[in-house]
Amino acid sequence: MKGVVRFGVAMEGALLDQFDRHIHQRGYANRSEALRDLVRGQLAQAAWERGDRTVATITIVYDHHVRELTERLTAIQHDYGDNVVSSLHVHLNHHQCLEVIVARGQANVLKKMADEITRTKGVLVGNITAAPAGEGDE
Ligand code: NI
Repeated sequence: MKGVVRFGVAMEGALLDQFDRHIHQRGYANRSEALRDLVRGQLAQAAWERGDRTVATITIVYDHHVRELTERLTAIQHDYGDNVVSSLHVHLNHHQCLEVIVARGQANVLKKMADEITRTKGVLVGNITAAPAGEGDE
């Protein structure tokens, strides 16, 4: 790997044992790979908390029989038209729809949109997940 820097890490033996068991269960080939993912995850989480520009998915399940719900959800997504990249709709069963919305922009704006969508009457489940798309990632 290009530009890789090696460094030593001191850790209690018991903690390292736990870490090794954990990364073995997760299927990591080695500690370095696991540590890199942990660091990326932490940096992405910190960027998300600072409100940096990011990419996120908003996943909702809703009852499409609730009056005007589909129109309301569409109107919110149009309000955030600059942020919404794409959305995927799945007809789960006779009543329920699943929708995944991919959005990019300032984290606080994406959170606000997710809140508006999730609190809409008829939306049964809603969550937002930040994608670890930090700058400088290959
Ligand atoms: Ni549907």
